Amino acid sequence: MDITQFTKKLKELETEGKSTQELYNEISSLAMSLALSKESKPAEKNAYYLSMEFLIGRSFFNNLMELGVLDETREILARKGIDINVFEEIEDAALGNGGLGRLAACFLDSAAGLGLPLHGYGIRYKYGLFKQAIENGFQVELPDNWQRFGDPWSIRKENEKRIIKFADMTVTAVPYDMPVFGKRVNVLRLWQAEGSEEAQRISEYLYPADDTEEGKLLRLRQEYFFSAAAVGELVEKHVKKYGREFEHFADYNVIQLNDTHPVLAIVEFIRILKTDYKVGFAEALRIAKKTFAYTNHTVLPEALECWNADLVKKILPDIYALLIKLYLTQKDEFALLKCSAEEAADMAIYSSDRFSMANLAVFVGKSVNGVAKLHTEILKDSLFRTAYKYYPEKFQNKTNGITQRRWLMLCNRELSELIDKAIGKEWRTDISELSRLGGHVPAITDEFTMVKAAKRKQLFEYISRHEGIEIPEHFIVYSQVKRLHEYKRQLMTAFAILEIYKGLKDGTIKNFQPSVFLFGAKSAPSYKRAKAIIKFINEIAAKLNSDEETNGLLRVVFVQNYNVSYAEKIVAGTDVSLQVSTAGLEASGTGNMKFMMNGAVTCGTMDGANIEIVELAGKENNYIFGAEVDEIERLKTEGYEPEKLLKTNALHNYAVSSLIDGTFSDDGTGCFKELYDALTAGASWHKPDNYFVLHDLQSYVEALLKINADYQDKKSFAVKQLKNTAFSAFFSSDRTIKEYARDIWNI
Ligand code: 26V
Repeated sequence: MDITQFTKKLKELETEGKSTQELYNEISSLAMSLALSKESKPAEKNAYYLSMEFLIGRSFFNNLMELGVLDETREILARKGIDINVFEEIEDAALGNGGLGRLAACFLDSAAGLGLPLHGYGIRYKYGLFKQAIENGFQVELPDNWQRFGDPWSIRKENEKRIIKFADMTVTAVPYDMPVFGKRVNVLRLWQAEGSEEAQRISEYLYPADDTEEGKLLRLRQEYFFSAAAVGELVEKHVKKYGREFEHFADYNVIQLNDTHPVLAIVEFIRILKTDYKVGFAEALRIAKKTFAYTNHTVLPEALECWNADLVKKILPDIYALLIKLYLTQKDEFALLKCSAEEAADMAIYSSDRFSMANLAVFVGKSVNGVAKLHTEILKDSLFRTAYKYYPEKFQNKTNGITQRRWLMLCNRELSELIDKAIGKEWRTDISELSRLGGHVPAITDEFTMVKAAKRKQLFEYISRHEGIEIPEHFIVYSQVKRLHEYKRQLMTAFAILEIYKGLKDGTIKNFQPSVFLFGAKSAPSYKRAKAIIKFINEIAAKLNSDEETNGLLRVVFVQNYNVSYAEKIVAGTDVSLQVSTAGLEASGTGNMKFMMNGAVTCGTMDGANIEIVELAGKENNYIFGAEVDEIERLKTEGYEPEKLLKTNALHNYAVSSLIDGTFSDDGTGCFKELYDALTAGASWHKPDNYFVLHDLQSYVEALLKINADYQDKKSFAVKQLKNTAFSAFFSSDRTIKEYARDIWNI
């Protein structure tokens, strides 16, 4: 099928009396036929992205755009009296938790767009990340049955299924292929677990935790399940094409491990070569060392996976035996390298009856990369310090990126058209062209202001529909949207808002431009403190929004069920992007890049990719505050007493005490008191105020007020915003993917 035939069929499509869902499935299937006629021929060398998560979001609009038929479809449907936006009813495929999963989706988009052969391997979860409702201020989790709308973008490949064996059960892995469109058509292959009821459970749920330890056994099964299916298939394909000759395996295949989750793929690869093809262990390891590459996405110790050795032994005895063998091999190598006992222990795959997936990935991986400059430096200086000493050549940085197709062209048509008008359309296919916008900044600022106002208005309408909350058009939008985690410090924003509120009430803050603070965040269901923060923010919102004295100036909205589709509205309509993690803890952040590209200034700490954002767009066009990594380190060693700050700073005391003085109610759960204690006295293994909220609070409030004051000069503020768009080309995932392709994959 070609585009002419597609439009012909679409024009002929009977729409009368059909539901949105039926139309969605029919139009999507038409588009699929168009796409499949463009299928690319297989490349010599392919790269494979193994990831537990692919947070693709809604496929409909994006795929039609990539196929070049979005505008035409919009028009044809309009003539039939159908507004294409009705398909916004179709929910996202949320097969990921947050940044790590969304990055995987952006990477696939960019690779296809650039014509590079990168394919994804993951799990086809029956239920994606839970849907969030807010009831009485608390998060409530509901199952996300995304397949109930149909799944027209996947093709089940019945005859390519594989058998995956655990000691106690056998599971069938059935692949579902989602084509990824661009200059080439690549494939995202998601495995579904079938067989006994227990077997099916393996692909039932996406893990909603990105930090806690629970459901270990099921998680281990999930990781082995999809890793084994992927490498099993790759080895088999290789043998079919080239015979049992593995010397050149790495010339045709490279496997990128997205964090530690798929790291067992390394062991499974060695197992298959050894058992099925009688390759010696040393030889199999040598080939693995040329094939696998590892990306680290977090330095939080609680998220670095370690598997209990007994658990592995019980369900995967062959893998267990190989892990021990790898550990012994590692010991020999360390002896040759003359590592001290301490150094060897630091890099060991096995210790205290646990296997460290990160150490395994670093030992075998041909490359190890962080996801922003600062993060990679931290990997080299701290987390993998010893490995960096002995294997410096493995380490490199790959600063994250986002696809401008979804995060600018699709979500902000108005701004994209303004850019077209100023510099022509080349930037749409070659993002580096975007920097030419810099030369047009003062000239098109008024038009930019109009675009921003239009996007803000659309956002407010969307919020009104989804949350039933009205926000006046002239309000400045400050947004903090991301997973809820203590290190991301949504709590610090909550305190800052309370301090501003107090200042407005008692008249110490004057000439304040009306502002709304938007939050969007899901908390892991088991993460009590994060859930308490959601409740606290909602309590603040209820109080402030109903205070007649101040609600003309300050409002707070916590949107429900923040997801990719919501993000598309929020990034386009926001003025100020809040990126306020404790320095050293946010590996990169990618939301920060989406906001930047859509012309928001960043109010943030020197953390993750924020550093590169201000390096490129200028410190003067953004608002940086708070302790930097060195200072946080100093505070940790020299001691930090948050309680002193509470005693000496009346405003801080006001904000923090509101947790326990009856200003807000936690409905008798005690969760606010627990938050208070964590800040002032410490809790579990944490010191008081483990994330330095109180330390950075004052400079945060000052930054927020400075932004507000600067906004008085609307024109110069808009110039700052637009400069952020103009210098955002570097944060395109096209750039990131080109770097992976050149430096790691060699494709
Ligand atoms: C860990 C675990 C542990 C077991 C339960 C399930 C689960 C799920 C995810 C994770 C790892 C989370 C790491 C992560 O998402 N890192 C984020 O990666 C983004 C893309 O590189 C980056 O922008 C964010 O800064 C980083 O937090």
